[in-house]
Amino acid sequence: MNTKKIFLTRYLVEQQRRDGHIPPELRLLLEVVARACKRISQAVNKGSLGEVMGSADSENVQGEMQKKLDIIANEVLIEANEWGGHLAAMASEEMEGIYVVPNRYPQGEYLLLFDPLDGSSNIDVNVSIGTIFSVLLKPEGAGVSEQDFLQSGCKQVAAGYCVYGPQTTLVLTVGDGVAMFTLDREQGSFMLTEENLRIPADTKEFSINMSNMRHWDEPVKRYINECLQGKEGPRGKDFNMRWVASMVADVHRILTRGGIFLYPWDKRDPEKAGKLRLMYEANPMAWLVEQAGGAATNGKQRILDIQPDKLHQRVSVMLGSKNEVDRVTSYHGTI
Ligand code: P6P
Repeated sequence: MNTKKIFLTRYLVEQQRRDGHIPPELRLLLEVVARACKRISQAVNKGSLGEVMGSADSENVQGEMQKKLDIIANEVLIEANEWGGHLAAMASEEMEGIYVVPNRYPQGEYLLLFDPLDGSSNIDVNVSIGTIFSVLLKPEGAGVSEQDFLQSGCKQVAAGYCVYGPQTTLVLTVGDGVAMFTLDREQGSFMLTEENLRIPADTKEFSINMSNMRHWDEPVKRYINECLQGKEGPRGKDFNMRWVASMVADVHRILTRGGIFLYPWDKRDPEKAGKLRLMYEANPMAWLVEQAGGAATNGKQRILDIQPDKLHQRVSVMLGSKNEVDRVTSYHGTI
């Protein structure tokens, strides 16, 4: 397929026509989310010129200081998606409870979850950030509740992210491989630039916040120490390290050239399973990585098999090149 001339709508229509992977309502949902990401990209690109930088002087449900752009991105996604009739409700990192589509609009069969602006600590220093989203089907039955969202990641019907970096790039899956679209600002369209992304099973690049090393569990310390020993060590090869501190940017690099990303549980706050959130960060990224031939576990089990019991629950994350994820998972005594 000559990917240069295919824009998002045509891609989705052809997918829908080809194998019914994308029912019309889901296609509409994905197009609306993509349009919202375009608007977020415009706000992000304004930077200091747009009065959107800095803190909003408020905290989110995670107890983290919100940036103005966190709130703007959240509002853009809510406003873009609430009227279309494809959604029953939404859930966001920036909102404690679910957002039920108001009665003045028709309710649909999908649930949309998102981290509206992941990596916001990077906003003020002009480093790539992004929006992560996950789509579930609302269980049968009248009404919608938070319980309806508590489905394991293998129940997702669509997942993706938009990274606001040197390019604005949308990456998504509906369970038939991973496609990448780059925003053509002149046309205002996301153009298909890569189809069927594949992650190499092996890598020489790991991604972890090394400053937390003393807090990690032993299996993660062992895995990283072996990488650090390079050619002379048990791995017999030298490794490189990258850490952007925006999950979207780190995962995008892994989808583009391979690697392993780890944000493991650590003993700073033993009660917390990890830093990253299961429902709208780990699950969508885990599905994308698996659809590209990679693997994603929490050190003990496949992330997509985890049965959530809280909307904002956190999880330990190891994802990327399959042979590396399998190795570090095996060090935890399970595979
Ligand atoms: P640290 C961003 O705040 C985020 O949730 C992820 O995008 C990123 O991978 C991680 O936290 C960075 O955490 O502790 O290195 O700042």
